[in-house]
Amino acid sequence: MTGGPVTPQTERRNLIIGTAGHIDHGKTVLVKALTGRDTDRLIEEKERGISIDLGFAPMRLSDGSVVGIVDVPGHENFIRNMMAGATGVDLALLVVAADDGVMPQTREHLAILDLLGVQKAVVAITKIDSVDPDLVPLVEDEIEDLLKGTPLEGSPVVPVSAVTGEGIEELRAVIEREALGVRLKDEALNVRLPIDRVFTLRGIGTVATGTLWSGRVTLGQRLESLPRGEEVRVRSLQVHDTERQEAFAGERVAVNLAGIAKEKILRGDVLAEPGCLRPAYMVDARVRILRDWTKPVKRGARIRFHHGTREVLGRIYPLEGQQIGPGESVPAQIRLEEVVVVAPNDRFVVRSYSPVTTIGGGTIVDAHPSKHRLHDPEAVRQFEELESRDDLKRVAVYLGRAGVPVTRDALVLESGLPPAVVRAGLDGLLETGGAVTLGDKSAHLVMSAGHYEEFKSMTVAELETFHALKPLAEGMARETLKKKILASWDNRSADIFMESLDREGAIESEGKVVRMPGKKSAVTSEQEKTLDDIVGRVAANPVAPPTVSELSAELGQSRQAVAELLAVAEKDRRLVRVSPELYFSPEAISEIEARLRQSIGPDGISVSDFKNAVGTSRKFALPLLEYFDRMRITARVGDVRKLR
Ligand SMILES: Nc1nc2c(ncn2[C@@H]2O[C@H](COP(=O)(O)OP(=O)(O)OP(=O)(O)O)[C@@H](O)[C@H]2O)c(=O)[nH]1
Ligand SMILES: [Mg+2]
Repeated sequence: MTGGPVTPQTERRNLIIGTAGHIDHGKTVLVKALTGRDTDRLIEEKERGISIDLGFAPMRLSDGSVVGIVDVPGHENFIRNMMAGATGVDLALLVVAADDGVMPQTREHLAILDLLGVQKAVVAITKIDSVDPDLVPLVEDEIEDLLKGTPLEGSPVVPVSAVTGEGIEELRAVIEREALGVRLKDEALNVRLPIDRVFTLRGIGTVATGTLWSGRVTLGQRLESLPRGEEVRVRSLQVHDTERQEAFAGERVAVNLAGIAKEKILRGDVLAEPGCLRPAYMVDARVRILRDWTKPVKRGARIRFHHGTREVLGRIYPLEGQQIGPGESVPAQIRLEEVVVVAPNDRFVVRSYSPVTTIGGGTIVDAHPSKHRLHDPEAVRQFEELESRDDLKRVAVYLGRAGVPVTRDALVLESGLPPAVVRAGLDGLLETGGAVTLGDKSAHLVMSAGHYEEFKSMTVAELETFHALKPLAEGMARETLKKKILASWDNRSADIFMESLDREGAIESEGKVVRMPGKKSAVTSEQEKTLDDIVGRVAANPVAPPTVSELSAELGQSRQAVAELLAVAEKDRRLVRVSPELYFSPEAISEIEARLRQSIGPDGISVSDFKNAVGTSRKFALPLLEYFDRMRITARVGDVRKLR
């Protein structure tokens, strides 16, 4: 396929067949009969005559396509290995030995396949050469009972013997037929490759293998090794020992990785498309406890959480209630002792801590929840929205949780949802008014409409308060407003938000200030009259004008109102502010300055001489001199002022 055109997914059937069944029932021998490959590679496996770890073999179908078979161990001690193999299985090959019938791990493997969501199976009754033919229908009945009520009810059953070869060709045909009905993994989604094996090859380096859950892996591609987050590059790529340029969802993939040492990547890790997933210590999930588990699972029970090829210890906390009974399926939070890399809709299996038994499993609903207390109605509400599988509702939850403007990329990472789902959900929300775009499209910032309106009304309220307190001010400093209302926002988002409000006419921006629209010149004609009055009173007593308090008393207006008007007069250069309490007319200031210059000698001038020269009192002389100091006309030297 190197260099050639890529076959469309509709014409390719990339799928994984996984064996399942009790120890010694003939799984490995059957895989060899179907593929010619002995998957028991380990010396210990040979010596003990049992499978310990996963085995892999390609099976060629009659149309020339190749599917991957994962052979799992049946021994109860190796269930965790079995699960690492079962995680990507599309079609189960359930093996039951004719001479032994349904046994404990037949049931446990079946339960695990069910919990992992495997929808199709073919059952092989093996070793028929070793029993009386009359016995086979009895085993068939037993299997029928076993599958009753499960999604695998009615699966085809084929009696075979790997010794005589009887039934093998029929089994192959049935597998091919069933393979056509398998719902294939999606190669349009982001890359997820849970690692089930890592080894080094001399001269080649680190090789990791796994079943590609979703997406396409291409030569040279950069991937993220999670949970540690190292960036790696695909240096070479193989599917069933054949070099490839590209591998597809549903294929068994071996990648030679540049940029990472063997010790830094282990079974349980995930190779993922960068920026799509981040590890979590907590997940919310719908948890189902198996019907035949004997006792309720108590709130806080310690469990083993199996997801992908990873096993992590943790505890289960139902969102409501003190326990989960057998057969129940409830919303729960799972708090883990190590991180996992999960996404919504992923399946997982739960085993009891001790003794180790499969007790249930479930589906991830929220890959990044916060810690919930018991009976938290908001947690339950969000759980329901996220479980609805409605893209709009799901994205709305994460948008609402963010509270501040976010990018689409951030939403992908926060939710763990595929980028395409986030895009669809967000577009829907933007269309129906549940979300707003901030700034122009290039800013890539979105926000829930609810939060936008909330922050908008807070901003408007703040500005209105400001105008009420300072009716004649030009507006509020933008930075002050941002600090007050948008304290938790990053600066860029805050600026873009202010621009948005300006653009929609909710506020008005000018230079460094913002104000309510139309609040620019807020002096009423009434105030204008008072202003003239004030200016007149100040001018009438050029060297001893009334103070702010005196003006307030004389005019019967609040100090605040008078101060506001004085600020306007100062801005319009109708008055000069000498101190917070004193304003002079510009003409008076020029006159006083002229007298100062006339009276000042080479040794400077004292406060008392200045007072006499101007013809005022000390109450005015001191602030005036300080004003001239500030204006850099005079400088204070000891007890006197000198010209600068
Ligand atoms: N007579 C007979 N023996 C078989 C047949 N298939 C397997 N066996 C024997 O059963 C034993 C177990 O076979 P395996 O294929 O290793 O069993 P398994 O299910 O892979 O076992 P684990 O991987 O350890 O769970 C071996 O000794 C096989 O030779 C068969 O069709 N007929
Ligand atoms: Mg085996």
